Amino acid sequence: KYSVSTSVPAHPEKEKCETIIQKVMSPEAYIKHPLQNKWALWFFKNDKSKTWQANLRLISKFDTVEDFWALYNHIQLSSNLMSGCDYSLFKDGIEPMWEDGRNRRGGRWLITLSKQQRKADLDRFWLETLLCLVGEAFDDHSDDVCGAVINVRAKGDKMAIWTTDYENKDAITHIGRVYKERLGVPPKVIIGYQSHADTATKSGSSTKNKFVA
Ligand code: MGP
Repeated sequence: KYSVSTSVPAHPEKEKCETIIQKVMSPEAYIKHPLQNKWALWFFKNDKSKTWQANLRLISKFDTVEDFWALYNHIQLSSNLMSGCDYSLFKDGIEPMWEDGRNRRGGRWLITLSKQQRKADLDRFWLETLLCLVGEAFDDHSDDVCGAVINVRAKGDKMAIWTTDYENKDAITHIGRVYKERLGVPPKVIIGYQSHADTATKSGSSTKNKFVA
């Protein structure tokens, strides 16, 4: 005859075990940190045998802090890309082109970099730009943001934040002020905002500024 004991003797470290179980089972342990928006990262590679739009490719989408970093850590730094390449990070549903309905009446805050700045500033400026976007850094005016683009170019790299309406003066001036501050651009350096309509139809090498910061 066997007797079955129904009371399990207390594990000497029962309380410690319970605390650990509670921690690993709590939502904080397994739920990723959601972002306000879902974002899509695009890549452009200059192949002159194709149209501009055909050279644009979606890399992937994310909507959590963890997935943002996983993607960022997986891809090449901008400074390692070949000249002629772009990255674009746009809100899900907005294509990174002038033609999209959310960009058609929009424009961009443009940061032009000198050749020397590729080594010193390019990668950290772009990361800061990405963090401004995913972190919704522009307060009440973050809704006006469509995305951001980095152009790696032999003649000098560029990056920009695109907004949805070049007539939204309050949003544009606020975004420009915050962006310049976040990048640590010195006050004496002036950055310009240009409409895509002007950029797309420009004849010379420069587009007129609608706003400056
Ligand atoms: P670019 O890649 O923005 O700048 O535009 P880049 O290479 O420095 O050239 P620059 O003209 O500013 O000195 C290069 C070209 O790509 C444009 O002249 C367009 O022909 C094309 N292009 C760029 N964008 C952003 C668009 C777009 O949104 N839509 C279309 N259809 N073509 C575009």
